[in-house]
Amino acid sequence: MIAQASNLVHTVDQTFYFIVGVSVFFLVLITGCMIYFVIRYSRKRNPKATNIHGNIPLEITWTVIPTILALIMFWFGWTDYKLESTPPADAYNIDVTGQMWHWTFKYPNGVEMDSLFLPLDKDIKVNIRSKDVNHSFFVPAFRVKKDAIPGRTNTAWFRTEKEGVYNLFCAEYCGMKHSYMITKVVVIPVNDFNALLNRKLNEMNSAASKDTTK
Ligand SMILES: [Cu+2]
Repeated sequence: MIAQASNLVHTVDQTFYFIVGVSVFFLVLITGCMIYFVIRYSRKRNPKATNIHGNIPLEITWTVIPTILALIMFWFGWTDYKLESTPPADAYNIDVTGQMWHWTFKYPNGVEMDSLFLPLDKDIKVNIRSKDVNHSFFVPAFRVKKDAIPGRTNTAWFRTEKEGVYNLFCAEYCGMKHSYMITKVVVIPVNDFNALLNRKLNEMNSAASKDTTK
């Protein structure tokens, strides 16, 4: 079972299991019918074939039911899409940059890190860019996946709901060391998160002042 760590988990999983459920049901039904007919109407049991010219009620049934099922799938997909593509106005912004072969996460105070640290119970909006080729920002535990395309900014958002360490992958083959683009998402309480950002900011500033005194 994949970790469930964001507000998107429920709707995405619901859509996924509905589609898988419908698919498995029809796989079993159709395969079962096929096997039954092959045996029941084999030449041995049914030496003289019948020519059937159609059956209106049956045809209506097998058109209407799949249409309704497909529309339900569309509805699930559409509501998920709407939720995922409308980040709350006050979401916390992080700039995500993919490049061969690592990720960089830049925070509003200017700090950059190569793991994605996040505050717990916050709406997070990621602005995803690429410096070179196509990459894809993928965090299974959040049910978030969005391509990083050179020359444009793609956004995604989610609410962190569970403390923990999760995998972050590049999900778009981007060259030899594509698999090296695995890194960690670390969700920590807000206080710890703020302390971490301040510490990183101080480190960055002291490194910069050392540079200028040289
Ligand atoms: Cu990549």
